[in-house]
Amino acid sequence: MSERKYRIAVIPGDGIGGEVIPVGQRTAEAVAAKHGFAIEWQDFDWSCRRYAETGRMMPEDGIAQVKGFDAIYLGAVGWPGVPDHVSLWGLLIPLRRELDLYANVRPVRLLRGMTSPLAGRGPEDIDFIVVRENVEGEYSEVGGRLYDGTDHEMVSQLSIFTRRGTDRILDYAFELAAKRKRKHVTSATKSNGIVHTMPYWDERFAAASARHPDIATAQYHIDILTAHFVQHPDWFDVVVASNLFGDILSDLGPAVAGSIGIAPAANLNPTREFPSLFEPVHGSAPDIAGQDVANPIAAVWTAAMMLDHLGEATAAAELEAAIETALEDPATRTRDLGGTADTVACGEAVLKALA
Ligand code: GGG
Repeated sequence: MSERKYRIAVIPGDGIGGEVIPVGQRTAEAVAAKHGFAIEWQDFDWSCRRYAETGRMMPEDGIAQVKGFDAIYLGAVGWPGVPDHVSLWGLLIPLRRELDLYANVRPVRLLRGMTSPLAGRGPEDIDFIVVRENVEGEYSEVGGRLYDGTDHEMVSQLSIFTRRGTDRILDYAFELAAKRKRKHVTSATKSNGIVHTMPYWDERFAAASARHPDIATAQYHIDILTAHFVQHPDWFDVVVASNLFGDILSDLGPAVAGSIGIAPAANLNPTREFPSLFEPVHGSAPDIAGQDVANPIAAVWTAAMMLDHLGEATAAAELEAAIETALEDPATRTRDLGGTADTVACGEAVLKALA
Protein backbone atom coordinates (compact mmCIF):
# COMPACT_ATOMS: atom_id res chain seq x y z
CA MET A 1 0.00 0.00 0.00
CA SER A 2 1.31 3.48 -0.84
CA GLU A 3 2.04 5.78 2.08
CA ARG A 4 1.50 9.04 0.25
CA LYS A 5 -2.03 9.91 -0.84
CA TYR A 6 -3.28 13.20 -2.25
CA ARG A 7 -6.94 14.25 -2.25
CA ILE A 8 -7.81 16.25 -5.34
CA ALA A 9 -11.09 18.07 -6.03
CA VAL A 10 -11.88 17.68 -9.74
CA ILE A 11 -14.05 20.23 -11.55
CA PRO A 12 -14.16 19.22 -15.25
CA GLY A 13 -16.48 22.20 -15.89
CA ASP A 14 -17.76 22.81 -19.40
CA GLY A 15 -17.16 21.70 -22.98
CA ILE A 16 -13.80 20.09 -23.65
CA GLY A 17 -13.01 20.26 -19.91
CA GLY A 18 -14.94 16.99 -19.57
CA GLU A 19 -12.84 15.40 -22.35
CA VAL A 20 -9.32 16.48 -21.42
CA ILE A 21 -9.47 16.26 -17.62
CA PRO A 22 -10.04 12.46 -17.57
CA VAL A 23 -6.93 12.08 -19.75
CA GLY A 24 -4.96 14.17 -17.26
CA GLN A 25 -6.29 12.05 -14.40
CA ARG A 26 -5.32 8.78 -16.11
CA THR A 27 -1.79 9.95 -16.83
CA ALA A 28 -1.37 11.32 -13.27
CA GLU A 29 -2.56 7.98 -11.85
CA ALA A 30 -0.14 6.07 -14.06
CA VAL A 31 2.86 8.12 -12.96
CA ALA A 32 1.67 8.00 -9.33
CA ALA A 33 1.60 4.19 -9.44
CA LYS A 34 5.19 4.18 -10.72
CA HIS A 35 6.35 6.49 -7.94
CA GLY A 36 4.51 4.86 -5.03
CA PHE A 37 1.85 7.40 -4.22
CA ALA A 38 -1.91 7.44 -4.67
CA ILE A 39 -4.42 10.03 -5.79
CA GLU A 40 -7.99 10.15 -4.53
CA TRP A 41 -10.22 12.22 -6.80
CA GLN A 42 -13.55 13.74 -5.85
CA ASP A 43 -15.72 15.06 -8.67
CA PHE A 44 -17.69 18.30 -8.53
CA ASP A 45 -20.24 19.02 -11.27
CA TRP A 46 -19.83 22.80 -11.06
CA SER A 47 -20.48 24.14 -14.53
CA CYS A 48 -22.78 26.09 -16.83
CA ARG A 49 -25.01 23.01 -16.99
CA ARG A 50 -25.43 23.25 -13.24
CA TYR A 51 -26.12 26.97 -13.61
CA ALA A 52 -28.91 26.23 -16.09
CA GLU A 53 -30.46 23.77 -13.63
CA THR A 54 -29.96 25.62 -10.34
CA GLY A 55 -29.08 29.25 -11.11
CA ARG A 56 -25.62 28.78 -9.56
CA MET A 57 -22.30 27.65 -11.04
CA MET A 58 -21.40 26.12 -7.67
CA PRO A 59 -23.21 25.75 -4.36
CA GLU A 60 -23.22 28.62 -1.89
CA ASP A 61 -20.75 26.76 0.36
CA GLY A 62 -18.63 25.65 -2.64
CA ILE A 63 -15.40 27.25 -1.42
CA ALA A 64 -15.76 25.58 1.98
CA GLN A 65 -16.30 22.24 0.22
CA VAL A 66 -12.93 22.36 -1.57
CA LYS A 67 -10.83 24.07 1.12
CA GLY A 68 -9.75 20.81 2.72
CA PHE A 69 -8.36 19.21 -0.45
CA ASP A 70 -4.68 19.05 -1.32
CA ALA A 71 -5.33 20.63 -4.74
CA ILE A 72 -8.08 21.46 -7.22
CA TYR A 73 -7.94 20.28 -10.84
CA LEU A 74 -10.21 22.29 -13.13
CA GLY A 75 -11.03 21.89 -16.81
CA ALA A 76 -12.78 24.84 -18.42
CA VAL A 77 -15.50 27.34 -17.71
CA GLY A 78 -18.06 28.81 -20.12
CA TRP A 79 -20.84 27.69 -22.40
CA PRO A 80 -23.11 29.46 -24.91
CA GLY A 81 -26.32 30.61 -23.28
CA VAL A 82 -24.60 31.63 -20.05
CA PRO A 83 -22.92 35.04 -20.37
CA ASP A 84 -19.14 34.56 -20.02
CA HIS A 85 -18.88 37.03 -17.15
CA VAL A 86 -21.60 35.11 -15.27
CA SER A 87 -19.82 31.76 -15.59
CA LEU A 88 -16.39 33.17 -14.80
CA TRP A 89 -17.53 35.22 -11.80
CA GLY A 90 -19.71 32.34 -10.60
CA LEU A 91 -16.86 29.83 -10.37
CA LEU A 92 -13.27 30.51 -11.34
CA ILE A 93 -12.90 34.03 -9.95
CA PRO A 94 -14.40 33.29 -6.51
CA LEU A 95 -12.09 30.26 -6.28
CA ARG A 96 -9.06 32.37 -7.20
CA ARG A 97 -9.98 35.13 -4.79
CA GLU A 98 -11.28 33.27 -1.78
CA LEU A 99 -8.44 30.75 -1.84
CA ASP A 100 -6.03 33.68 -2.40
CA LEU A 101 -4.54 32.06 -5.52
CA TYR A 102 -2.66 35.22 -6.31
CA ALA A 103 0.08 33.81 -8.56
CA ASN A 104 -1.06 32.40 -11.89
CA VAL A 105 2.02 30.69 -13.28
CA ARG A 106 1.89 29.84 -16.98
CA PRO A 107 4.99 28.24 -18.54
CA VAL A 108 5.63 28.59 -22.26
CA ARG A 109 8.09 26.14 -23.78
CA LEU A 110 8.72 24.78 -27.22
CA LEU A 111 8.40 21.11 -26.38
CA ARG A 112 10.67 18.47 -27.86
CA GLY A 113 9.18 17.26 -31.12
CA MET A 114 7.25 20.47 -31.74
CA THR A 115 7.94 23.15 -34.26
CA SER A 116 7.04 26.74 -33.65
CA PRO A 117 4.87 28.49 -36.25
CA LEU A 118 7.75 31.00 -36.26
CA ALA A 119 10.14 29.65 -38.85
CA GLY A 120 13.65 28.97 -37.58
CA ARG A 121 12.76 28.88 -33.89
CA GLY A 122 14.06 25.96 -31.87
CA PRO A 123 13.48 24.72 -28.31
CA GLU A 124 16.39 26.80 -27.02
CA ASP A 125 14.57 29.97 -28.15
CA ILE A 126 11.27 29.55 -26.33
CA ASP A 127 11.35 28.80 -22.62
CA PHE A 128 9.74 31.41 -20.41
CA ILE A 129 7.10 31.71 -17.72
CA VAL A 130 4.29 34.25 -17.57
CA VAL A 131 3.49 35.20 -13.97
CA ARG A 132 0.03 36.73 -13.95
CA GLU A 133 -1.40 38.63 -10.98
CA ASN A 134 -4.57 36.65 -10.35
CA VAL A 135 -6.88 38.30 -7.83
CA GLU A 136 -7.07 42.04 -8.51
CA GLY A 137 -6.07 44.53 -11.24
CA GLU A 138 -8.41 44.89 -14.16
CA TYR A 139 -10.56 41.95 -12.99
CA SER A 140 -12.65 44.02 -10.59
CA GLU A 141 -16.35 44.27 -9.94
CA VAL A 142 -16.02 47.92 -8.94
CA GLY A 143 -17.96 50.05 -11.38
CA GLY A 144 -21.39 50.09 -12.83
CA ARG A 145 -23.90 51.61 -15.21
CA LEU A 146 -25.72 54.87 -14.94
CA TYR A 147 -28.63 56.18 -16.97
CA ASP A 148 -29.13 52.74 -18.46
CA GLY A 149 -30.98 52.80 -21.77
CA THR A 150 -30.86 56.57 -22.17
CA ASP A 151 -28.62 58.66 -24.38
CA HIS A 152 -26.66 59.58 -21.22
CA GLU A 153 -25.85 55.92 -20.63
CA MET A 154 -22.46 55.55 -18.99
CA VAL A 155 -20.40 52.62 -17.81
CA SER A 156 -17.33 52.57 -15.60
CA GLN A 157 -14.94 49.84 -14.50
CA LEU A 158 -12.26 50.43 -11.90
CA SER A 159 -8.91 48.62 -11.88
CA ILE A 160 -7.61 47.90 -8.40
CA PHE A 161 -3.88 47.67 -7.66
CA THR A 162 -3.10 47.34 -3.97
CA ARG A 163 0.43 47.74 -2.64
CA ARG A 164 0.29 44.31 -0.99
CA GLY A 165 -1.13 42.65 -4.11
CA THR A 166 1.34 44.33 -6.46
CA ASP A 167 4.42 43.77 -4.31
CA ARG A 168 3.71 40.12 -3.63
CA ILE A 169 3.25 39.18 -7.30
CA LEU A 170 6.38 41.11 -8.29
CA ASP A 171 8.38 39.44 -5.51
CA TYR A 172 7.01 36.06 -6.59
CA ALA A 173 8.29 36.71 -10.13
CA PHE A 174 11.75 37.77 -8.92
CA GLU A 175 12.00 34.76 -6.59
CA LEU A 176 11.01 32.46 -9.44
CA ALA A 177 13.64 34.04 -11.70
CA ALA A 178 16.27 33.53 -8.99
CA LYS A 179 15.72 29.75 -9.35
CA ARG A 180 16.15 29.83 -13.13
CA LYS A 181 19.28 29.88 -15.23
CA ARG A 182 18.89 33.25 -16.92
CA LYS A 183 17.71 35.19 -13.85
CA HIS A 184 15.76 37.79 -15.76
CA VAL A 185 12.34 39.41 -15.21
CA THR A 186 10.39 41.42 -17.78
CA SER A 187 7.53 43.64 -16.66
CA ALA A 188 4.46 44.25 -18.84
CA THR A 189 3.26 47.81 -18.43
CA LYS A 190 1.25 50.52 -20.18
CA SER A 191 2.26 53.52 -18.14
CA ASN A 192 2.18 55.88 -21.10
CA GLY A 193 -1.59 55.54 -21.56
CA ILE A 194 -2.91 54.32 -18.22
CA VAL A 195 -1.89 57.15 -15.95
CA HIS A 196 -2.54 55.94 -12.41
CA THR A 197 -2.30 52.18 -12.04
CA MET A 198 0.49 51.51 -14.51
CA PRO A 199 2.98 54.16 -13.31
CA TYR A 200 2.28 52.70 -9.86
CA TRP A 201 3.03 49.19 -11.22
CA ASP A 202 6.32 50.54 -12.66
CA GLU A 203 7.21 52.18 -9.34
CA ARG A 204 6.61 48.94 -7.44
CA PHE A 205 8.54 47.00 -10.11
CA ALA A 206 11.54 49.29 -9.55
CA ALA A 207 11.23 48.76 -5.78
CA ALA A 208 11.02 44.97 -6.24
CA SER A 209 14.04 45.08 -8.52
CA ALA A 210 16.00 46.92 -5.82
CA ARG A 211 15.09 44.11 -3.39
CA HIS A 212 16.47 41.55 -5.87
CA PRO A 213 19.68 43.13 -7.22
CA ASP A 214 20.95 39.86 -8.76
CA ILE A 215 18.06 39.65 -11.20
CA ALA A 216 18.30 41.51 -14.52
CA THR A 217 15.19 43.35 -15.68
CA ALA A 218 13.43 44.77 -18.70
CA GLN A 219 10.16 46.62 -19.09
CA TYR A 220 7.95 47.06 -22.15
CA HIS A 221 4.57 48.55 -22.88
CA ILE A 222 2.13 45.74 -23.50
CA ASP A 223 1.60 46.63 -27.17
CA ILE A 224 5.23 46.30 -28.23
CA LEU A 225 5.69 43.42 -25.80
CA THR A 226 3.18 41.35 -27.79
CA ALA A 227 5.22 42.05 -30.95
CA HIS A 228 8.43 41.00 -29.16
CA PHE A 229 6.75 37.77 -28.01
CA VAL A 230 6.25 36.88 -31.66
CA GLN A 231 9.54 38.15 -33.08
CA HIS A 232 11.92 37.58 -30.17
CA PRO A 233 10.56 34.88 -27.85
CA ASP A 234 14.17 34.16 -26.90
CA TRP A 235 14.37 37.49 -25.01
CA PHE A 236 12.16 36.26 -22.18
CA ASP A 237 12.70 34.28 -18.99
CA VAL A 238 10.07 35.35 -16.41
CA VAL A 239 7.43 37.85 -17.57
CA VAL A 240 5.34 39.47 -14.84
CA ALA A 241 2.04 41.11 -15.68
CA SER A 242 -1.23 42.36 -14.27
CA ASN A 243 -4.32 40.15 -14.38
CA LEU A 244 -5.55 41.19 -17.84
CA PHE A 245 -2.16 41.64 -19.51
CA GLY A 246 -1.03 38.30 -18.09
CA ASP A 247 -4.14 36.58 -19.44
CA ILE A 248 -3.48 37.91 -22.94
CA LEU A 249 0.27 37.16 -22.90
CA SER A 250 -0.31 33.62 -21.71
CA ASP A 251 -2.52 32.86 -24.71
CA LEU A 252 -0.09 34.48 -27.13
CA GLY A 253 2.98 32.71 -25.70
CA PRO A 254 1.71 29.15 -26.28
CA ALA A 255 0.50 30.10 -29.76
CA VAL A 256 4.11 31.03 -30.54
CA ALA A 257 5.19 27.67 -29.10
CA GLY A 258 2.75 25.70 -31.22
CA SER A 259 -0.76 25.75 -29.77
CA ILE A 260 -2.82 26.95 -26.85
CA GLY A 261 -3.86 23.30 -26.64
CA ILE A 262 -0.61 22.56 -24.81
CA ALA A 263 -0.62 25.45 -22.33
CA PRO A 264 -0.82 24.64 -18.60
CA ALA A 265 -1.49 26.92 -15.64
CA ALA A 266 -1.06 26.79 -11.89
CA ASN A 267 -3.15 29.18 -9.79
CA LEU A 268 -0.99 29.18 -6.68
CA ASN A 269 -1.55 30.08 -3.08
CA PRO A 270 2.17 30.42 -2.33
CA THR A 271 1.63 30.49 1.45
CA ARG A 272 -0.09 27.08 1.15
CA GLU A 273 -2.83 28.22 3.51
CA PHE A 274 -5.35 26.97 0.95
CA PRO A 275 -5.22 24.41 -1.86
CA SER A 276 -3.87 25.66 -5.18
CA LEU A 277 -5.85 25.24 -8.39
CA PHE A 278 -4.53 23.81 -11.64
CA GLU A 279 -6.23 24.43 -14.99
CA PRO A 280 -5.26 24.38 -18.65
CA VAL A 281 -5.03 27.91 -20.04
CA HIS A 282 -7.59 27.12 -22.74
CA GLY A 283 -11.33 27.54 -22.33
CA SER A 284 -14.26 25.20 -22.96
CA ALA A 285 -14.03 25.47 -26.79
CA PRO A 286 -17.74 24.89 -27.61
CA ASP A 287 -16.85 24.76 -31.33
CA ILE A 288 -15.01 21.45 -30.91
CA ALA A 289 -16.60 20.08 -27.73
CA GLY A 290 -18.01 16.54 -27.89
CA GLN A 291 -15.94 15.56 -30.95
CA ASP A 292 -12.97 13.93 -29.19
CA VAL A 293 -10.56 16.21 -31.07
CA ALA A 294 -9.41 18.50 -28.23
CA ASN A 295 -5.73 18.46 -27.37
CA PRO A 296 -5.33 16.88 -23.89
CA ILE A 297 -1.67 17.91 -23.54
CA ALA A 298 -2.47 21.14 -21.65
CA ALA A 299 -4.48 19.09 -19.13
CA VAL A 300 -1.68 16.53 -18.79
CA TRP A 301 1.04 19.19 -18.39
CA THR A 302 -1.24 20.93 -15.86
CA ALA A 303 -1.49 17.65 -13.93
CA ALA A 304 2.32 17.50 -13.93
CA MET A 305 2.46 21.02 -12.44
CA MET A 306 -0.01 19.87 -9.78
CA LEU A 307 2.15 16.86 -8.87
CA ASP A 308 5.22 19.09 -8.69
CA HIS A 309 3.37 21.45 -6.33
CA LEU A 310 2.35 18.48 -4.18
CA GLY A 311 6.03 17.60 -3.73
CA GLU A 312 6.23 14.86 -6.37
CA ALA A 313 8.86 16.59 -8.51
CA THR A 314 10.35 13.40 -9.99
CA ALA A 315 6.95 12.08 -11.05
CA ALA A 316 6.07 15.50 -12.49
CA ALA A 317 9.29 15.60 -14.53
CA GLU A 318 8.63 12.09 -15.81
CA LEU A 319 5.13 13.06 -16.90
CA GLU A 320 6.48 16.12 -18.73
CA ALA A 321 9.11 13.98 -20.45
CA ALA A 322 6.37 11.52 -21.49
CA ILE A 323 4.45 14.39 -23.09
CA GLU A 324 7.51 15.27 -25.16
CA THR A 325 8.15 11.66 -26.15
CA ALA A 326 4.51 11.31 -27.24
CA LEU A 327 4.59 14.54 -29.25
CA GLU A 328 7.75 13.52 -31.09
CA ASP A 329 5.61 11.10 -33.10
CA PRO A 330 3.47 13.15 -35.54
CA ALA A 331 0.86 10.38 -35.45
CA THR A 332 0.01 11.20 -31.84
CA ARG A 333 -0.55 14.92 -32.39
CA THR A 334 -4.05 16.36 -32.35
CA ARG A 335 -5.31 18.51 -35.18
CA ASP A 336 -4.34 21.87 -33.59
CA LEU A 337 -0.75 20.60 -33.98
CA GLY A 338 -1.30 19.52 -37.57
CA GLY A 339 -1.99 15.88 -36.66
CA THR A 340 -5.00 13.61 -36.84
CA ALA A 341 -4.95 11.90 -33.43
CA ASP A 342 -8.06 12.20 -31.29
CA THR A 343 -8.07 13.21 -27.61
CA VAL A 344 -8.03 9.65 -26.29
CA ALA A 345 -5.33 8.46 -28.70
CA CYS A 346 -3.07 11.36 -27.75
CA GLY A 347 -3.58 10.47 -24.06
CA GLU A 348 -2.82 6.82 -24.81
CA ALA A 349 0.47 7.88 -26.40
CA VAL A 350 1.47 9.69 -23.20
CA LEU A 351 0.53 6.59 -21.16
CA LYS A 352 2.62 4.43 -23.50
CA ALA A 353 5.59 6.77 -23.09
CA LEU A 354 5.22 6.43 -19.32
CA ALA A 355 5.09 2.64 -19.36
N1 GGG B 1 -9.26 26.66 -18.18
C1 GGG B 1 -10.06 27.55 -17.48
C2 GGG B 1 -10.91 28.38 -18.39
O1 GGG B 1 -11.98 27.99 -18.76
N2 GGG B 1 -10.40 29.53 -18.79
C3 GGG B 1 -11.08 30.35 -19.74
C4 GGG B 1 -11.05 31.79 -19.44
O2 GGG B 1 -11.51 32.59 -20.23
N3 GGG B 1 -10.51 32.21 -18.32
C5 GGG B 1 -10.43 33.55 -17.99
C6 GGG B 1 -9.30 33.82 -17.09
O3 GGG B 1 -8.41 33.00 -16.92
O4 GGG B 1 -9.25 34.91 -16.55
